[in-house]
Amino acid sequence: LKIVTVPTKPFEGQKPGTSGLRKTVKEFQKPNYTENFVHAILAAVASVDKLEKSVLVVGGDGRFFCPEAVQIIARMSAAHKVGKLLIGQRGIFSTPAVSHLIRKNTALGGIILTASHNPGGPDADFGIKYNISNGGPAPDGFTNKIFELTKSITEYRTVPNLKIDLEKLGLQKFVVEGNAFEVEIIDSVTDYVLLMKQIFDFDAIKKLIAGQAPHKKPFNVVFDALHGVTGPYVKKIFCEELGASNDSALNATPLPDFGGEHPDPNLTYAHKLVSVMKEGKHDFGAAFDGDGDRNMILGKNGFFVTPSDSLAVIAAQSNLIPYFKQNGVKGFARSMPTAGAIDRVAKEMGKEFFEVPTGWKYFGNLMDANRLSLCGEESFGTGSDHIREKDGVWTALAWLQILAAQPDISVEQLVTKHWEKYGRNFFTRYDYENCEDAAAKKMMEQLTNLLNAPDTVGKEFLDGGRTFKISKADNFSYKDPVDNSLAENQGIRILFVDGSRIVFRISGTGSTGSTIRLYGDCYEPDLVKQKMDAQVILKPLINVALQLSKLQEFTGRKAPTVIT
Ligand code: VG1
Ligand code: CO
Repeated sequence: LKIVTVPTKPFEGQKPGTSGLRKTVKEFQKPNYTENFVHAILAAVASVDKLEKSVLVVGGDGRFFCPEAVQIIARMSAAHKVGKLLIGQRGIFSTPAVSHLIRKNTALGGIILTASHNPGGPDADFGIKYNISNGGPAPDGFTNKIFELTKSITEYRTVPNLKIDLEKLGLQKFVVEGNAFEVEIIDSVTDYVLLMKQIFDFDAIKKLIAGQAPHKKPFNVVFDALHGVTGPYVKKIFCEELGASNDSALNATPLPDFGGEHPDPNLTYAHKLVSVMKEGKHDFGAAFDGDGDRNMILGKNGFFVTPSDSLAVIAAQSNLIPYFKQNGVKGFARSMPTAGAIDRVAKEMGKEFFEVPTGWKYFGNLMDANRLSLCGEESFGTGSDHIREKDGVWTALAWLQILAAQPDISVEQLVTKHWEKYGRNFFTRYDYENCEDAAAKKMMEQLTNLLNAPDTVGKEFLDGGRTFKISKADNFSYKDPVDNSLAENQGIRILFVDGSRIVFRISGTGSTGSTIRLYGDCYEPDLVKQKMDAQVILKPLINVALQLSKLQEFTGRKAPTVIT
């Protein structure tokens, strides 16, 4: 097979965001668009590592355009003299599975094809992301390098006649201008299942589900894969291995367009699971996103566990999980906008704690330095140092393991007991999706001016009979304690004297327009108030946020598109 050099021109805007490059499928289908970006990835890798004869892992969430992208990556990897690609059958791997396979095979890195929770299909979104040898998303320094290369590209190399069979498991060998190039197609779930069996005590979870001693009755579980990549993982792990009935796996067939829906596990987009849970027949429900790194946990009658609470509960009960029992628990961490429930657990357990910017890439260094074991984000992401991505199925297993150790306890009881001990951190996020770029920019500029104004601290706002006095206002920046790299402008924070907080950020995962995220949280030690609805408790705080940001004036939006 022959290598061919193809002349090309740069495309604007190939800047990786919070989690890789995300654009519409139409954009990726433009001649050379995908090739340019893949070339930039490979060239960036080659500038810091030896790409020749290396091993890379490739797979995606099965969305529309995945198979085409896998073929492009294979042809270009061959042209860059990569030694071997490990590819999921049909090009399918969950994001956590890729992270694991990179680590297990000491691969140089991996290329993940996903736009995560964004809709899929010919008129929706696609995405490409590079993960480094620790299994985690490439850090900012590396993605900036990729972006720089996309701006100056003049040509790329490919092997146009190379075609791989994505169906057939096993090794496929090619010779490219005298060099060996191998592709191994592997089963998408096998290795991941083995890993989960090492981390958790499957027998104990099996007994919980079946209602065997020490449990008195069966514990009914239900999982919604939202037609994303986790379907086969859910069927294998929860149904086959753990004995859940086959009808407990909902939407478990991956579809290239996710059935036309948003594969995002929250109360809005996973509303079908919410209704199933509200029927009261199930004790536990979980939903996962398109690429399998996010999760939503629900208890009987649809009791909603916020991601911030989920993280804190798992942390507080981490001694019930065999993996943590064996390895010990180092530190805990959360992303900045995530509510501070975990902070209180870290303090009580005497563990190191970190607050990092939004995006999983900021946790990797801390884990590699053995300072972080468990972390999460408010955006329905939880995970541990078993891999370097957040992990949806792992989180559901962690919950079941904790429940299995305490006979006859419900999800709701577990969470309310946690609040009784630590207090409750109420949290909400308002998303204003696809706003005009200029309007969002102006609003953020106005907020930045507010940060710099001398009279901001001390200013008082009144709403719902409550007074909110600003105690601090800044734009979050983070210095990585391991490599001292600096991430600036990571979100505008306004803190109030009573401990409540609002945060404004522009999303880095959208494909069109600007999505404004407004986060609000407050702390409640009072047992009676803890039982109240988060939206009711946080309404005055959100009103203050709208007042001081002038969000409605700038964007013309009267209401958010999604509330979580
Ligand atoms: C969002 C979330 C962030 C998450 C990221 C990737 O980013 O807020 O917490 O890490 O998505 O998740 P942003 O920039 O849009 O706020 V996933 O499941 O897309 O890999
Ligand atoms: Co995801």
